[in-house]
Amino acid sequence: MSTNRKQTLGEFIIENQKSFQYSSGELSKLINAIRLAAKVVNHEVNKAGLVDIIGTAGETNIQGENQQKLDVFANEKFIQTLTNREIVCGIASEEEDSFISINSNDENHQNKYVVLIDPLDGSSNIDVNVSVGTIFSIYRRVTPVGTPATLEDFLQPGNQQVAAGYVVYGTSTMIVYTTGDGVNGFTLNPALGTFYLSHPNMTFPETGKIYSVNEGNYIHFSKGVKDYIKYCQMEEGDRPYTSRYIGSLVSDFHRNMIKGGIYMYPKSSVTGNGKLRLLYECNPMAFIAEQANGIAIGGKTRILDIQPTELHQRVPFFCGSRKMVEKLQEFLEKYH
Ligand code: AHM
Ligand code: MG
Repeated sequence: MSTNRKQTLGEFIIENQKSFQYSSGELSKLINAIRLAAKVVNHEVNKAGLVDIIGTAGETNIQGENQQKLDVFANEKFIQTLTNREIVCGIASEEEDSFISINSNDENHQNKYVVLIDPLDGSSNIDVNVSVGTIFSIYRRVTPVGTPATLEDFLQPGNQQVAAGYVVYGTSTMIVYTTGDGVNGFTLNPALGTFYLSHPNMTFPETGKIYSVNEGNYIHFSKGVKDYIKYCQMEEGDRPYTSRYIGSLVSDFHRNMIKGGIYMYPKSSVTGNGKLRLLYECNPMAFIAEQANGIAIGGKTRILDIQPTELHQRVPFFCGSRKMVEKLQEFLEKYH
């Protein structure tokens, strides 16, 4: 037998279960459920290019099946998988106006975790065959087990997360996640339907040469952000940096974590607090970033220290290689 056989995600979950401080197997089951739903969504995402052949949303395809929009499909799959396995007491999703309480009338249910999810992030990229992702965030509930989950269970600051991760449906499909003990990435072998540990202990390089921002919004940014962008473009030292913006947070983040870079979705005079949602976009990515030696801020504050007030709250988001985010911070502080 080959000695360099890669560990599978299933094996990794079991092996690391013991080192998790609240080890009861529940979190492992939860991550397993996400792995399963990710495979199903991956299968569907890969067929997206066939939509013209087999029918579009609202139509019936040649097998007589109803076609669904992929973001709706992904939302249903994740919710179904987590609900059927009875492993969480509540789910909040970008696709749902309010949170879902599970088993709320059964006082015997002992589920301790809530999940917040963006089932298909970057969904405007689906039609053009560009990478999209799923983002998830997991907390222990703060209200007593056996009672219905409440909004309080979801409105916890990101520093209380017990696990967070993303799936990137790219040239290959990967799950990247943390339980607070570093970040590991697993690549799907589509022939076998198995995720293998391909990127152990992922970390952001200290610095990098990539900045990622929607520069179409430039004139609406604050002076600090504008000046930082100019700084990135200036010919000096290791600059100019390269601009790379996919428009899928997961993919932009993933590339920057591997190559070194900074991602920015600032507030602007048009979008107010930016576009990204604190609870199921910024917090999980910030947890991963910090676990990978990076930084994530919402301006002056650390993303993970923001006390949420609403389920779908938006915040400005700056995240990436330590030295790059620190430099940006200098610019932001100059004008406040
Ligand atoms: P979505 O959840 O509706 O897909 O929006 C989030 C996405 C991020 O993945 C991406 O970074 C950002 O929106 C792009 O926004 P914009 O087109 O304004 O640059
Ligand atoms: Mg999103």
